[in-house]
Amino acid sequence: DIIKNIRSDASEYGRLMAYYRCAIMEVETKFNVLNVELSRGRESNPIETIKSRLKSPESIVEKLQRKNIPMDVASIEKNLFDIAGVRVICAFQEDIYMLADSLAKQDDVKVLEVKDYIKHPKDNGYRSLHLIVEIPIFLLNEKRFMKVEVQLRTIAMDFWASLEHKIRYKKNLQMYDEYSEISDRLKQCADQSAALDNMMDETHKMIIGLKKRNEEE
Ligand code: 0O2
Repeated sequence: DIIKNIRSDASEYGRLMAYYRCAIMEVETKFNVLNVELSRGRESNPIETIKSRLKSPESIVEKLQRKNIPMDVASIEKNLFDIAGVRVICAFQEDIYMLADSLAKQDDVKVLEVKDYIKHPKDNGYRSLHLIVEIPIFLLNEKRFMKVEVQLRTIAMDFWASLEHKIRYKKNLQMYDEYSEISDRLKQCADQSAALDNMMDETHKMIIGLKKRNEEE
């Protein structure tokens, strides 16, 4: 039934996905522009990399089922806000908040939701700043507002999340005796990555302080 519904809606589905691709390009451009602007006067760029993805049809179907949402294209657009995902990997934690603030201030960007898993990490140790934003895309004869999920992370947060995603996320491990040891180990890795981020931030601040002192002397 699911496949039948989506198939009968195939051209609508394809069109919606094309719009989300355009929205991803818009948001990526916004971050690339901010990266150029914020790099002036610094030795390094605040953004290390940007990784974007369109949610796969399998993942969309899984989420619709899990959340009891009807399987049609209109419901996908109305209820799922992470079809378009832009992940911004930053050098330092303070860059994350600076970039998020700059994006939020742009007058064509509407921030619909903020989840700060850095100030409030998930129980398993997951850290990242998530924003759901709505931005306009300009088509031939219309302007369309599209939602994009932006995830901002440091390299250390991305290292942990990428490996955890590979080895555990969404796998049903609860049934095994080793589950609690695996969770503890991953949580310890998350704590160590948070400690690394804090030490790097402090060291960065020390170096900036030294540079300032040098300029004043
Ligand atoms: P993928 O494969 O990255 O696309 P829900 O999506 O219903 O679970 P919600 O409220 O929409 O929940 O999402 P939330 O909490 O803002 O986070 C969703 C996304 O954040 C996930 O997308 C992951 O990318 C990332 N994420 C959240 N928690 C974890 C975690 O514990 N470990 C890792 N590695 N990533 C996490 P998807 O669509 O689930 O996955």
